[in-house]
Amino acid sequence: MKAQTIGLLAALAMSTPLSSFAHGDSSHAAQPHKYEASKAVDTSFGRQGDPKKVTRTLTVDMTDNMRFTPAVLTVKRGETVRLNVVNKGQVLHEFVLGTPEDLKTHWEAMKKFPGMEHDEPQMVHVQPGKQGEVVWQFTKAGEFQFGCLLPGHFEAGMVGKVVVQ
Ligand SMILES: [Cu+2]
Repeated sequence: MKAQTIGLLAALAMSTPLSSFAHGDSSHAAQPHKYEASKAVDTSFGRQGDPKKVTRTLTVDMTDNMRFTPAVLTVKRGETVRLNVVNKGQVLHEFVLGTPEDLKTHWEAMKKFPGMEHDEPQMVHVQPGKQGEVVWQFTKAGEFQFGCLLPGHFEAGMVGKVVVQ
């Protein structure tokens, strides 16, 4: 196992209470992540956004043909957006934001540990017919991704792109 993966799992284990099972817990899943300025950590693709500073809401649909619509989002550097994620399918989907490397590492970890618990500000699990949200400030220019890392979904092409200008 790569050091990177171990680091990810350790971070996930520390940040997630053992009693919550993110993939199976529908009451917990669609709640917006609480924002606390002191806990918003800078990442290579931005940071958790302050809901009060949202300037735009972008809606992304998820479907059982393993696609996000739209599959490409364009934002300005520094902008705080609300990503409103709607599950139009019949099965659970998730929306995970990150660099392509982050998503691949996370996907590999989920393949090894299918029941893995995880819930972070850059992701949301959405039950069929429901919606969830991620509030994110894109502080870095570049191209990032969002994906559904559930088994079979990412492989089938359930991935999209965020272009930060
Ligand atoms: Cu999915």
